[in-house]
Amino acid sequence: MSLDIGIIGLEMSGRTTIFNCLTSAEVGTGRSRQEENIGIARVPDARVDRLREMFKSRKAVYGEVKYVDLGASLKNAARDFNLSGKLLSELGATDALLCVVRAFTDESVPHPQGSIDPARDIEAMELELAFSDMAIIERRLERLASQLKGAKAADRPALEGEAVILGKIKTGLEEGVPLRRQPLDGEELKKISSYQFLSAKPMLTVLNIGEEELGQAKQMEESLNLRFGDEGHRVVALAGKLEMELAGLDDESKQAFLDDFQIEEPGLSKVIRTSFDLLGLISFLTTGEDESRAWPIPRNTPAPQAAGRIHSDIERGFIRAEVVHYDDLVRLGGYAGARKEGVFRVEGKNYIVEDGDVINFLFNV
Ligand SMILES: Nc1nc2c(ncn2[C@@H]2O[C@H](COP(=O)(O)OP(=O)(O)O)[C@@H](O)[C@H]2O)c(=O)[nH]1
Ligand SMILES: [Mg+2]
Repeated sequence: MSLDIGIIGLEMSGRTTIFNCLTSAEVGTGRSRQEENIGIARVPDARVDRLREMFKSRKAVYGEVKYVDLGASLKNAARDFNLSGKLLSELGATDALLCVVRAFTDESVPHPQGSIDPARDIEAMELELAFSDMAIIERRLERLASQLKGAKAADRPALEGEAVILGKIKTGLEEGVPLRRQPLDGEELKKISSYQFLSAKPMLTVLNIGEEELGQAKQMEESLNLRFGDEGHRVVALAGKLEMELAGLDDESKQAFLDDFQIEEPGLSKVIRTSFDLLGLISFLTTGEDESRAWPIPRNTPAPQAAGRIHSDIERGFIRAEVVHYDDLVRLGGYAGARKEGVFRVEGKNYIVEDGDVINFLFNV
């Protein structure tokens, strides 16, 4: 199971162009036809190579991020209910959102709002996510109200509790606070997790700039981050069309190209790294004869859910996790050394997996 990131944004903002950058795909751009593109990007990780050497694994497998370019826009979806249901369930199932916002100027590419204004578009996208969540909450609150009328006394507290939480987050949304920024405790988060609210998801806004704006990229990024950035939302500038052309080049030409345009880090690695660092994603590792491998997961994932990334059976039948941190394993030269030092641990189902944990899951199905 890979990590899924859904690409959203206004029409013609460059979603498919950015998708091509990230996944080295060559999907046609500039089409208004609603089509869905799915592609995989590999996450470079030197720890996987080291583990492979140490444990003589046959292969190295890197973390993968699956990008889904949904093609459809939330706004159009609101008008067309069928599309809305499909789009919402697909978006709801993603781990994070990548929102493309147009900054490039090009007379030949129409903007749905008629002018180029990234701040306005970021605000509009935040609003669309909030509206989508509010619609879900309102429907659920109506159902809860009717359920409460006929509820047995024993069932009332749970239903009432849910209504209180939903009412609270709805008020927050109405005040313009996305769910990811609302102060909810663990119990509250657990109660609402099944709704897959969109404004609760970590979001990376990719500012799609033209090559003539490369000189101001850092400054544009900074000012938009000041205004919109938070723990779960970052803005990164990327020259989409220019960097799409990179994907087809060999390494040497790529470097020359980057140097020519004074791009410090290519878009692919910048977006993936930022997705990981700033959207709260980490990797745990597994190693064995067959393969050494990195598995991306959201930070604060308990061991069974982390195991579920490998296979749902391991999550279902989870018994315990044998854990050594990568740094300890390398420092002590292997498992024997790690056991001797006491850094080899056995952890249960409440263990929160950390970046760089090398894990062996024990399970029973
Ligand atoms: N000049 C310029 N055009 C771009 C850039 N990014 C995308 N485009 C063009 O904008 C149009 C829409 O791009 P596309 O990726 O299909 O947008 P989508 O509708 O959001 O998927 C296409 O004609 C692209 O070539 C860019 O950075 N600069
Ligand atoms: Mg497209």
